[in-house]
Amino acid sequence: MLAASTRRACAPFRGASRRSVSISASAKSVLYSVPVSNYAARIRYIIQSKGLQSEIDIVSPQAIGGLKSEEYLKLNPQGKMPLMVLPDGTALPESEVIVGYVLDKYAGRGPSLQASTPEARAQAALATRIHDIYLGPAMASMYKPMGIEDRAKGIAALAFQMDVLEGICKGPFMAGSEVTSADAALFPSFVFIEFILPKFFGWKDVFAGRPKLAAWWAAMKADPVAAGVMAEVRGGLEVWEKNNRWKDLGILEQVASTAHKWAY
Ligand SMILES: N[C@@H](CCC(=O)N[C@@H](CS)C(=O)NCC(=O)O)C(=O)O
Repeated sequence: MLAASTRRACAPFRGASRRSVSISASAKSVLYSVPVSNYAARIRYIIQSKGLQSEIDIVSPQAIGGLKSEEYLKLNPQGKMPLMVLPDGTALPESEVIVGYVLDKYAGRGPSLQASTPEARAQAALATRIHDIYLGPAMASMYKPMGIEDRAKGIAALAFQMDVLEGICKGPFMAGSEVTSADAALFPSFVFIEFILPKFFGWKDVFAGRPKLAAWWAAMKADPVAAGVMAEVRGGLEVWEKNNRWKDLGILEQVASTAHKWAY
C-alpha cells in the first residue's frame, strides 16, 4: 500500500513519482500519507490495528501533485497531511479528526482503541492534546530550517513537553492498561525524538529520568503493529540522514555552538 509513497513528509515534495488516483468517485476512502509523516503514521497504526487495509487506500499526496498543489489545497487548504477523502468526496483533514471518524465508523472492527472508563478516556484525550498543541509544533526544531534562537527554544520546549507527558502517562500505556488512540498519536513522534536527539543534538538517552515514558516506549515497541509503523517512520528518517539533511540545513553547525543548551 505504501509503495507509491515518497519519504519527504514534513518537508516540501520535490520530484517524487506520481500515481493517479480518483478522488471523487472512489469506492474506498483514501488516506494521503507518506511513511515518515508522524501525524499520518498515527492513522496508519489505527488502520492496521483494526484490520482496515482493504477499506482504506493509502497514497502519497504526490498522486495529486503534492501537498501544495491546487488539487490538494482544494481538499485541505492547510496543505498538510494526513488527509482522508471519503467515498462521497468529503475531505477530512487533521489527524485527530480522522482518528475520531475511523474509530466511530469502524467501531465494530478490531480493538476499540478507546479506554473503557470516562477517567481513562479523559487521560487519553489529555495526552493527545499535549501532543497536538505543544509537543507536535516543537518537533520542527529537530529537523526544519530555522534560526539558532528558535531552534534552541524549540528543543527546550520538547524537553519540557516530554516531562509533562511523563507526568501524565499512567503506564504501561498512556491512559493505563489499554492501548488507545493516544498511544497511536504519540509513538510516531517519539520515533523522531529517539532517532534525532541523540544523533544530532547530543542527548544521551531521551528516556533517562523519564521512567514512565521508558516503560511506555518498551510496551509500544513490543506491539507488532506499532513496531511496523515505527520502522516505516524510521526508514524515512534514515533517508533524510543519508541525504545529509542535518548538515545541509546548517543544524549541525548551530548545535556546535556552546552558547545554547541542546541536550536535556
Ligand atoms: N495538525 C495537523 C498537523 C499535520 C502536519 O503538520 N503534517 C506535516 C507532515 S508530518 C505536514 O503536512 N507538513 C507539511 C507542511 O507543513 O508544509 C494534523 O494533526 O494533521
